Amino acid sequence: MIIPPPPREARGLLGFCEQACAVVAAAERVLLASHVFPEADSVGSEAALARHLTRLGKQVRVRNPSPVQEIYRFLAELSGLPGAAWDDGPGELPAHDLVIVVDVSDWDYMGPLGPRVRASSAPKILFDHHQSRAPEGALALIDTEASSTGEVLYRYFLATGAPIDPPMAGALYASLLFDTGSFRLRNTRDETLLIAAELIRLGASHTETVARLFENESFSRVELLTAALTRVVSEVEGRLAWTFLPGDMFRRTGTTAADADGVIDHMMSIRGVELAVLFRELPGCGVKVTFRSKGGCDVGRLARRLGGGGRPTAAGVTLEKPLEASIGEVLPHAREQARGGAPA
Ligand SMILES: [Mn+2]
Repeated sequence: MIIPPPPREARGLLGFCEQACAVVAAAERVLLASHVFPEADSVGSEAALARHLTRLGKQVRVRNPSPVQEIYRFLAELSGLPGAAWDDGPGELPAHDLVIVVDVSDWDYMGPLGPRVRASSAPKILFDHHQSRAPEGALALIDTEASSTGEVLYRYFLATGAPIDPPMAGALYASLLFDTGSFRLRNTRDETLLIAAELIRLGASHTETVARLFENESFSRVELLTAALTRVVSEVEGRLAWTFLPGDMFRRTGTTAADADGVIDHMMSIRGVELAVLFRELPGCGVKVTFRSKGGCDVGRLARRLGGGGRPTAAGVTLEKPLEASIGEVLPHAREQARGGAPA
């Protein structure tokens, strides 16, 4: 079974593929990068791309602004790259003649790595599904209707005739499964499920991916989750739920901000909640604010108003302010959105 790329974007897709293939063909050393706190979509996309590029004879390196968490390391392994090729951190970029950035369409979402990527004279390619403007000078394939960057990449591989082997299928499947919240979120479309089915046919294991991503919590992550959930505040007649995690909570439980990724899903699981907000105090670099909506409120717009970005149902911003000041700045906007997002 072959799923053709959808006609609504076929022309844009084919034009992009033609240009991207030419740029890739001309490069020898390819650098892959993504956003701060890379998760299953970004690491899965990097792994699938790394495998694809290695097969094309390229030398591939991966550099994310922050390390790949333990729970996503199985995805990095699917890339087939030696561990040394994944040298995360904000430092100097390794030598390269092409940069491919995934799950990011604004250099600002790459933290301290952003200015280095921006300053690189090498050609740049972006694959993404977030709503924002592609930076000048980059060749971009951005489909805001796609569930995940993994889905965008699947279409790219299909359109360019690149074979998808079982590890690539596994990595892309993890991208889809994670970014759709196990096919629960509203970005789950008919095409998402068709592509997921095709990835299983190509060798992805649903059972194994679920076990790795969702049945693999450490005790300290559960402690962190408990701390976050005991603080949940319900406002606007239950339509808004928010909570926060101060920096010392991460120190006490031996976790990092990224370990709190699941907290927002629990707030969204509360009946009547339309909008959820999670504040995470980062060590020495402000507060990461994450927004989620069930569709009634546009949190992408909310995040952009605060200087961040994202999709209507999932968005975020990092504020260079203390925790209390960040909460004070964001909550009035969130309340307003939660009120406006009330069903008629
Ligand atoms: Mn994503």
